[in-house]
Amino acid sequence: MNYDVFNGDADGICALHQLRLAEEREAELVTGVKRDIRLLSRVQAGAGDALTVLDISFDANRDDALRLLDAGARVQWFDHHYAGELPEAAGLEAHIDTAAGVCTSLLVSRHLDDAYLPWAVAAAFGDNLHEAARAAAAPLGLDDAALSRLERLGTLLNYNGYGVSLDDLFFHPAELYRQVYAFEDAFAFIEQSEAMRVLAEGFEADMARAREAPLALDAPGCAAVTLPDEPWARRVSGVYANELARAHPERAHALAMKLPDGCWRISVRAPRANPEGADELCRRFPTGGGRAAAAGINALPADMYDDFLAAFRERYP
Ligand SMILES: [Mn+2]
Repeated sequence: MNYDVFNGDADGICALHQLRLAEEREAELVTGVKRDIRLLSRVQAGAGDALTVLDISFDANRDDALRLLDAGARVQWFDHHYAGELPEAAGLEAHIDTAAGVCTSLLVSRHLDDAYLPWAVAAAFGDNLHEAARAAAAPLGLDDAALSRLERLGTLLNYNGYGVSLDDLFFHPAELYRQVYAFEDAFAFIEQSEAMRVLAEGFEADMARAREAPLALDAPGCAAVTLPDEPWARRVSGVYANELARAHPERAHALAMKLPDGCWRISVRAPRANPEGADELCRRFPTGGGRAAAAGINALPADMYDDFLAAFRERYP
C-alpha cells in the first residue's frame, strides 16, 4: 500500500503534484486543514508499504514516524519545517532544508530538475515567499502578467487550506489535489478549472469582509484586527494577515478571532522590516507559541484580551 501524506495548503498540494507528474503512483491520500500537521498519526503501515510525506514537520510527527519506520515502512520525506534530529533508519529518505526562502515544493522541484517548475513557483507564493518565488521563476522567462497568475494560483490554493475544521473549506484538500492532478500545465489549470473560479470568488468575498473588520488597536508600530467566529473569518485570517504584513512592513499585526467558548484565537505577525519577538510575546500567555516572525495564541481567555493588547503595543511601540 502507498500513502501520500501532505499538508493541505498550496505547498503540500503542489509538492505532491510534481512528484506524481514525474512518477504516477496509486496511493491513499492523507491530508487535512493547513494547521492539521500531525498527519502520520492516521497512518497504519509496515513492511512493503511506501509513504511520501510532504510539508509537515518531522519533529511534530516524530513518534509516528519512528513507529512506521520500525514497522518496516519506507518513508520519503520532503519538508522545510524544523525537523530536529533524524533517526538512522535505512527506510528513511529525507530531503529537509529549513533555510529561509525554501519551501517544500521548491525542494521537490530541485529533486526533479525543475521539470514542473511553475507549480513550485506558485507554491512559494502561497507560502508568502515572494522573493524566493520570483528568483525561482527566472529560468521560465515569464512576463509580469504570467508571474501574477502563478502568484494568484498559489494564493488561492493556500487560502483553501485555512480553517479550523474541514467544514470551513471550499474543497477538502484531497479533492482539490485531485482537481489539480488533471492538469500538467499550471496555466491551463488557472484558466480552465472550476476550482479556481470557486476559490477566486470565495477569496474576494472573504477578503472584502476582512477589510471591513474593526481595528481593536491602530498605532504607528502595530495594529490589531477583530474578526468574528464565522467560517469566512477562519478561512481568510491567515491570508489577510499576510496581506497586511506586506502592505505595512514597518508595522506588527495581530488578528484576533472570537471562538465559540468566548476565548480568542490570535495570530501575530512581527513587522516584516524587523521580524522579531512574536514568539516571545505569545509565549507570555497561555497556549501561546510560534516563531520569531509569526506566532499565535490558540485560546486566550477573554479576560486577558486587554492585557494582550497592552503587551502587544508595548512590544511594538
Ligand atoms: Mn510549506
